Amino acid sequence: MKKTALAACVTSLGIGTLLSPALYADQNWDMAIAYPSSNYHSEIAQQFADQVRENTNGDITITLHTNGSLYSGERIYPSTRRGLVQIGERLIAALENEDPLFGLDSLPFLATTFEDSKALYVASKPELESKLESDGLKLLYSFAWPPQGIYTNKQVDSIADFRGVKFRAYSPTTERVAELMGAVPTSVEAADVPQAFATGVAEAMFSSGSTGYDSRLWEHIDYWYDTQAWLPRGMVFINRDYWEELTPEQQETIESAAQMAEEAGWARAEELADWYKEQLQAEGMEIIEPDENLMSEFNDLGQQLIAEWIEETGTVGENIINTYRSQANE
Ligand code: PCA
Repeated sequence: MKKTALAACVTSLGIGTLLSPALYADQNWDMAIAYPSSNYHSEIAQQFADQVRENTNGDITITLHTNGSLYSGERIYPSTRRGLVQIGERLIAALENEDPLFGLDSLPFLATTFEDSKALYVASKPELESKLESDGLKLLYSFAWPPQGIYTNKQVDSIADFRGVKFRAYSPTTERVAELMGAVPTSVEAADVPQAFATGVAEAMFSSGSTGYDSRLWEHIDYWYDTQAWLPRGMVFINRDYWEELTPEQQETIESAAQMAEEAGWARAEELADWYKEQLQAEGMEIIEPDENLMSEFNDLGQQLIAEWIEETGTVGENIINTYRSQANE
């Protein structure tokens, strides 16, 4: 039973005085994460949880469930909305079917550096927060994955070389990218990537050095093209029913822990971007700088997707992109 329902029930029984603040104070929460414990997203989430526990003197404890062990990636958002789990982390772009606005940070060649990716976040944050609010959630923090490149087993000169290749996708836009490349998209959660490449369900994908490293992709893949095509972000959110039960002091404590997690997450992603590439290389993969021809083909594809996205999201999307562009050019 939810605490508010419990409170109402106890009050209606006339034993409201039994409800000491201590009963409200003890919150044992769960947090659902789609990535392994060793990934920096999970490490930052653990630091966030530790800080909340320490700064609430143990009144709020958050237990992490990584690698999709409590809910698989695609179930984290709906399960947190329904209050089955209090806190969740989800890749924003993977939620694009809920709302096209969620697809913004996976548009190829819109924001390709950490700095631009942050500017895109700032430009879209009010819309993101209000969308979450209307879904009964509150945004806690958000930071990026390193730039996306292409894992592939054959050297490529042109997009046409991907024709017919089984291309793993993690969001509607990555599916669309694969389709436009003439590849065959196949949707696979990060936790299932090692299996998908081991069995040949997937032969190539866009992702960061981070997920290739977590998945030991060098066991199946020879090349990573460093296209720096976009930096998708994860976001961490809490179910509002649980949030609203907290005292203002507890809310403040969580907000400041979230703020620190966000800053630490951005810094860590940037620090690790080159480190991941070095690890892939050390394990035998070749990191390739794509040539101008390939980049200009991808750039055209990106412009097409940006135009499609603006058409789909209308003035809301257009305003976000205009705000972003005016900030990024300052
Ligand atoms: N890794 C995650 C999302 C983006 C990334 O770099 C994945 O491949 O699912």
